[in-house]
Amino acid sequence: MFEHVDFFAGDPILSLVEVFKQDQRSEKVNLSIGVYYDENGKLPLLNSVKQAEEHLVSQHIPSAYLPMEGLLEFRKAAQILLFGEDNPLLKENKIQTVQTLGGSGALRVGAEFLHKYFSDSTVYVSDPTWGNHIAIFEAVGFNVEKYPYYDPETGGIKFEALVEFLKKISEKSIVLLHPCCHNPTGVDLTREEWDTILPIIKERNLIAFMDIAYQGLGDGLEEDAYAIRRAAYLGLSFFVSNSYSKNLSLYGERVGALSVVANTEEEAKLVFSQFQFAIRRLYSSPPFHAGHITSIVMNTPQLYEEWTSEVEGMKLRIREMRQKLYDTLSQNIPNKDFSYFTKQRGMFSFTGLTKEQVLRLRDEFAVYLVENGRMCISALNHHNIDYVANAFSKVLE
Ligand code: KET
Repeated sequence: MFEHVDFFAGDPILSLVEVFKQDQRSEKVNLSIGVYYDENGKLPLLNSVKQAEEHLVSQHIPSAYLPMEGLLEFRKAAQILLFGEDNPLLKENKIQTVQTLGGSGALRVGAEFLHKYFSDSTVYVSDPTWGNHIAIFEAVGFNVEKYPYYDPETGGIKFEALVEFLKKISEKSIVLLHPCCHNPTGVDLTREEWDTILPIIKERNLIAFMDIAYQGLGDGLEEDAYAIRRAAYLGLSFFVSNSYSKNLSLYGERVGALSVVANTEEEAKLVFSQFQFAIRRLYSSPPFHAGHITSIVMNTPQLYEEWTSEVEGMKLRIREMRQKLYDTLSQNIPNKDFSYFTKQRGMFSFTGLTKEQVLRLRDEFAVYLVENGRMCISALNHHNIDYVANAFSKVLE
């Protein structure tokens, strides 16, 4: 019956986690998956989340089905986090949001909607991007291509090429953007650069799809939302997928949201109804527990305040690790410029290590990076950073 079934060889990021678990070497360090680990190399349980969970459990509420679109208080809080409390578009009901199964679920629901109404459009993703962006949009039937982004020569962005590219692609093309903490490079557009490309996207009638999975871990919760708020201010019709996996450290609960910003309240309602349509057919409704925990953190002033300072702590620890890595590598190899480590933002760094060097790190030093040379900075800590920096120096020699 199943002889003809193709074998799925696994995902390049998720498979590495499994290989890492099997590795018996005690010095091993996992810098592959985008997960925030604390100073002791442990997945943190945030205090704000712990309190919300305790509160929820103490109420002994049975787990009812949520509506297709999720919990109302959750959805409102997501809008405030992304668009800002006083955003006039919220009062005008031009933004609609649904609770989703993580950022991945938001992308998939958005992709389903877009393919239903814009099936002839091409989806453009940054070169490079998170591999699953391509997979998710291809899975619903889109043709996915790349727009110029990272420049390996300079470690910056091919900005002029990007601008020219946006000026020439067809109307209603879908452009997937990373508002902050670009995955995998860590290289973000500046505010001035956003201010240049967003009006082009609007004038050219392109459809922006902003995927924000690391809000708060770049420059801060408010700062990282700049591109989203600017696009809303400029009157673009666009989509935002956001994930709470990283900034709430709630990976396994699958918490995220998908928002649409439309020109009118009526249009926003139409798109929202199609989100419901897609959700009903994909998984019917999102998780109750995850929705409530997140909503309690976001809507209880004391917990919200605690959460923002916990996110701030994660951001600062990542920065400290960037600096320490820069210092040690610069000391070990003085003739090489490692300043990209401190210029990049968020969880990831594109190290520029070749596939061969990445494999050497894994085989000889039990240091795991993704094959494209991406490393997760937040897996570094004071206990392992010297070991990692020295291993890097050895393969770079
Ligand atoms: N968008 C981006 C840009 C992203 O990096 C991830 C996860 C997601 C969405 C998915 O978020 P979630 O809420 O977990 O569905 N990225 C890390 C984990 C993974 O590959 O699944 C990573 O790049 O390592």
